[in-house]
Amino acid sequence: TDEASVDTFVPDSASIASSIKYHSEFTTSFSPEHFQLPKAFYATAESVRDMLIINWNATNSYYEKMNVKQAYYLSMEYLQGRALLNAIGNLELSGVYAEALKKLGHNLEDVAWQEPDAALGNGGLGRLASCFLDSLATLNYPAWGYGLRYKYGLFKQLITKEGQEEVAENWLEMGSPWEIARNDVSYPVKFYGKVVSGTNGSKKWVGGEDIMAVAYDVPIPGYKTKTTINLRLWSTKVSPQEFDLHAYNAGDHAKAYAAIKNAEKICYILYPGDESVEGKTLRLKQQYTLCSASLQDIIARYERRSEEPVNWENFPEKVAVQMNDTHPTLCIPELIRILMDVKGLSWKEAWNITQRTVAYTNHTVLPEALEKWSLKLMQDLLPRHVEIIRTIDEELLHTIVTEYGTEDLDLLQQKLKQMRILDNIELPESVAKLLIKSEENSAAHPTVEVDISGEESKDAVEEDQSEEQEVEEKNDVTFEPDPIPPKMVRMANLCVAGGHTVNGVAEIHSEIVKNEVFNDFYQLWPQKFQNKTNGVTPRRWIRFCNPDLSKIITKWTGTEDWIINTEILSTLKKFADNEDLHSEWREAKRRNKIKVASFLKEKTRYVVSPDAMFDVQVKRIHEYKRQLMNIFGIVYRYKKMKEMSPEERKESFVPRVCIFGGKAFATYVQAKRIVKFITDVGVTVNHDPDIGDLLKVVFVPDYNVSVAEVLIPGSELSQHISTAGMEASGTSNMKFAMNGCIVIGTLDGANVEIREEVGEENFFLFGAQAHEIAGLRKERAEGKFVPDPRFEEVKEFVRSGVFGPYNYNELMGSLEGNEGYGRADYFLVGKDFPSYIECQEKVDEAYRDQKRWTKMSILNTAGSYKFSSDRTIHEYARDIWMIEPLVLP
Ligand code: DL6
Repeated sequence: TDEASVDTFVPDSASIASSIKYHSEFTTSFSPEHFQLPKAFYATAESVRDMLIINWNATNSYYEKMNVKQAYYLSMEYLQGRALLNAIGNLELSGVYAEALKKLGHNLEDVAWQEPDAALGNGGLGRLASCFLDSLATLNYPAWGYGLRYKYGLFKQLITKEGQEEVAENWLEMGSPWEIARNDVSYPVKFYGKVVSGTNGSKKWVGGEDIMAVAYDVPIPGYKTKTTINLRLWSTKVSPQEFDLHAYNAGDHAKAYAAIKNAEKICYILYPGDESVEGKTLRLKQQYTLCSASLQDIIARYERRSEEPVNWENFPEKVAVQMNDTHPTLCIPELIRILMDVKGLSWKEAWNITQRTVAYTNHTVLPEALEKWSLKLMQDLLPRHVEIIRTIDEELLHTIVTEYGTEDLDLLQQKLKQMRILDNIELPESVAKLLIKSEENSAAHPTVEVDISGEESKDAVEEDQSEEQEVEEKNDVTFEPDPIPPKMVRMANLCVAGGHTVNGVAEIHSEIVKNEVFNDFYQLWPQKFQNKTNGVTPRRWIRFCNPDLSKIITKWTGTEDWIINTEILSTLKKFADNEDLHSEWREAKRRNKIKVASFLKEKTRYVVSPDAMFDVQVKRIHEYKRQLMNIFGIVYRYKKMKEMSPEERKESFVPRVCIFGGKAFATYVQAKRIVKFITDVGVTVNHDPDIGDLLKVVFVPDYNVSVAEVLIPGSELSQHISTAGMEASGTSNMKFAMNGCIVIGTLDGANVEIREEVGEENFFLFGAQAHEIAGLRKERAEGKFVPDPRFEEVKEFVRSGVFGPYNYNELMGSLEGNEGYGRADYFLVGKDFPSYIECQEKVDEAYRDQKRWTKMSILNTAGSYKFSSDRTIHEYARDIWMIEPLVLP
């Protein structure tokens, strides 16, 4: 494994076959008799892993030697999917691996399909993190990812008569061949306890409960480079001193075992239910474990690479920490805590270093998704961090007072309330006094309400009951006092205050971040705000998932370099009318559609015709993504078909296979109703002899990265139809466009930029725009909105029971805002429905002209070059992290 041998080692199929055989005998945990597919997969993956380890070691020792600045991406989610084909593709060994396996009696693709998806994420945010790792490695940026090693992936989705059912996804059942356990890399993580003060004003967090976080490393190979970066995932285990040996020996095994479970359960699943206090506590423990273990690790590395005495001031010159949404916000107080309490720095030094190190990406504008934690819960679990957060909050308040002055006290009060990190908590004494003083000085504002009950900061919280208790107490009295607003910590505000940069993930989203979500902060610190439009890796999302299309691109662009320089894709524009390219393009699409058809048959037993248009909507099931509008459009189409003669029907409609996929969060009842409705429509339509191949509706169960890799290359139309202003970016829209699929969508998220790049004539646009939404909602709520008769017709049709006996009242009710169903069509399905179905008619018309459609398809691929995650990563590196590529010698 010395440098020279790394340089010259190019394995051939014989040496690979012997390595696979070796691992099948000595590494895999399978019995020796057979060499069947599952075992072949593990042995193959282990032989690949050997190569990755060599490159991993070379990369990390070079980083150690060069001591360059490194970026660290902290994310609660990674959606890695399968790794085998990606790894051998990046190592340029696909051919020799296929040959080696053939010698051993197997086919590479069958072997690769044995791999369980690593689904340590929920949706776009997690997949983005995984695309970023691929780009970081490919572009030779010194960077690592940090996350949690969940024992179970996001649930496995079963589709039954009842709709979606969730079962645990035991992705580690047979072990993961990719991970390398680093039992020597572990850190203590503390919860609860109390803070004690030292004589010199120092603070120490003592007592409580300690667990250990242990590192598992997953090598991430770059494409055509030796650089292999690291995804370090933390697993939790009991700290040796927490295991109660006495209890165990005294026969109280349950008590002794409790500590083990208590530690291990932190890494059982992603997003455990958080309705209960226990659930909330577990989630906060997960977030803190990620932050604490990662920062201890980063700091240890910094110290190891530093000369004595360690120059902490220089820390941000070597370390950039990116918080992927607010889940890793605790990085901010944790870095301050370590720098102050462990390394002995002053508040001022620690706060300054932290602000120069940490940056924040916002991924959502949904108010319910902007995290807030109960102060009481956080105070109990992380008392020292709450002290630190209070200080940050107080500094922020002073900054706001300085900025706005005390002239206009109403404005000042409003800013203080909106921008504070701590919500519903009295002002700290230092700020309250300032306000009282200016009130006294100002006759114009005689009634400023400031509570300076002074000692509130500590005592009130200690006396404070949990929100649940407050509600119970209120119920004991006979009159109804105003509800006491819960004291909360606003994580996003903490991120904005503590980070040097805040970025949105598409142009329109970054504007909303600046002008709406964080407008107060934008006015205060405009220089902090940036846009970084998302991207996806062209390796996984074109080259490896769509080999047929890749060959065509390489042939017509004359080079394979588009795989790392997607700008070359735009060369295709000049061949957009070339008939030879058209026929190759169509043939490739058809082969991919045949693969999709056989996949659908295997997973759902529905048989679909590859001659129909494949129309796909795959993403998390959420009301704002409006799967309901898609299925309503299908119901409308079906109803119209039923009203026609067979001849008229054939004449009027392009045959379509409408494919849905996506998981509804387990506790999101309305989303689960949508899944049930789609599958019910499918049952009726797909068995209707009048309809035949003219319309099929298929819900693909258990949508994940691997399913996307099959569906996307075989799709022709893809739906990105969120209520404008609500989808931060979307990333599957980029993958579809790259694969020559045409988007039907609203002006939302990255759709806006995709449309600009591919040309408006190659994008099907409909619906209200973001700036109109608030007005439309108001109109809707005031009952001024006159529903389109076609929308009413669809609802009536559904209610008539065509789609089975299930009662869809709640689903329909959400569109009408009937009593008990909450906000009246908040997502404006009814409002956009007419323009949606009219746009769908234009889609049919375009599809009938296959020449026109193929040209649109080519221009989508050609125009998608901007959406490579390589471009995004270059921008993060240049504008936020200030890191440079480091190519291994
Ligand atoms: O930035 C990645 C991805 C975006 O493409 C999606 O538009 C956005 O919904 C998603 N955000 C999240 C955060 N939580 N919520 N909701 O997953 O991020």
